[in-house]
Amino acid sequence: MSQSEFDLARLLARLDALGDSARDADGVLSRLALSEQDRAGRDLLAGWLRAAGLEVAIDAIGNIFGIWRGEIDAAPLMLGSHIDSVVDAGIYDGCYGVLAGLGVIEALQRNGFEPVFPLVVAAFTNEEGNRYAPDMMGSLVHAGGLALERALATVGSDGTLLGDELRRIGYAGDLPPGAIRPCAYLELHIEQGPMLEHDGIRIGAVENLQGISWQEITIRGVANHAGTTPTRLRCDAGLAAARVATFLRDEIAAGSATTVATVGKLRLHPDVINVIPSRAVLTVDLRDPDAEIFARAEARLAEFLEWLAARDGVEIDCRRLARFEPVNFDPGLVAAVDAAATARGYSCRRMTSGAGHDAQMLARICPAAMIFVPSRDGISHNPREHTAPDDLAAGAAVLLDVTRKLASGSAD
Ligand code: HGY
Ligand code: MN
Ligand code: MN
Repeated sequence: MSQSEFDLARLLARLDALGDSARDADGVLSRLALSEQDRAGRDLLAGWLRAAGLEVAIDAIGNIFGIWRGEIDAAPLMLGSHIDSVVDAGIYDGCYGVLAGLGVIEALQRNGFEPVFPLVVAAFTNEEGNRYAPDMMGSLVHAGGLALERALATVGSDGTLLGDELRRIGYAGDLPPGAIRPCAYLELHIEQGPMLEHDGIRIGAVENLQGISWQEITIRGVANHAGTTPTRLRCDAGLAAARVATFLRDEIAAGSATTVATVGKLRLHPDVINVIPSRAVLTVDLRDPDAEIFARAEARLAEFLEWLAARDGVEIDCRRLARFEPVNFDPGLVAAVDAAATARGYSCRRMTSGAGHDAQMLARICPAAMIFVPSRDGISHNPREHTAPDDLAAGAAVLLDVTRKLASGSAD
């Protein structure tokens, strides 16, 4: 089957249209979960799903499902990802997997394919966790890992209540979360890292995904005059925060080939030039694919914070925002991805996902796997995010082949 069965031009047009629907007057793309931009993107997607003749179902956490009924009413094969984005994002993260999933269903329909059991394309709520933590929230609720009431009661970084915002944008659906329990889940996604491009490989068959730990750390010191306070008498929350960042880089990450650590948010108070900061609020994102190394890194950070509080005379409190253990994907599905890529003559390698994805939550309730395509310069979570159209088409072709095989119920 030629790659051309998949309508690449329509995918590219939809990626641009979805991206543009979330741009501000300066062209900056941000589609934070449950924002006005998210409502616009959801409306656009729901329209495309309906135009493809799919039944659109929305669940109580706002997950969107496009359903193509099969001959028998059995557990569906689910394709999906997310359309919410980080701040100042690119157009591919998440959106590529949702729109390619829709494109696969449209290609199968065009070719007169009759699915034995239903096919579903999903867009999960709040995968990025930028406004409401944790990330992968919609798929976590879907998989039963977070109670709906707890999710709806989440207070955002902007002080809003998740449930209120979900209702306000009109996506508080009736479907109970988890009502659509897939027989398998496939997620096509950009790699968001440098490996495939560096190795000149077209397709990544993702075997596992690393552990993710998110914490918000509040450090309390004493505000004082920047000019009159001798160094030895300072109780400097800003300095302590800086020591956390350098400890993570110079001790934790430097001492491991696989652990990565990021201070992504840092706010000082009162945040003026001539006052020693009395408070620092920072976030720590810590990750490793190995469960033991992951846990040890977290423990070392906790020890360091205790030592730092005593050394600098500051108070330190930690708030857990998210913690997900490393996940292994279904070996049979991963092999199917590998075989489909190879059958098309695409180079393919097994790999670990550095990023979190909805697939890691679906893996709790059904066999799940991911297909990666290269990211130019390994860039993502950045407006420069880009994947060559040929690579987008190759990923979609592999998704189409694996979907057709699984949906026709053929075992081999
Ligand atoms: O943080 C992540 O890895 C994902 O983009 N939510
Ligand atoms: Mn993503
Ligand atoms: Mn992302």
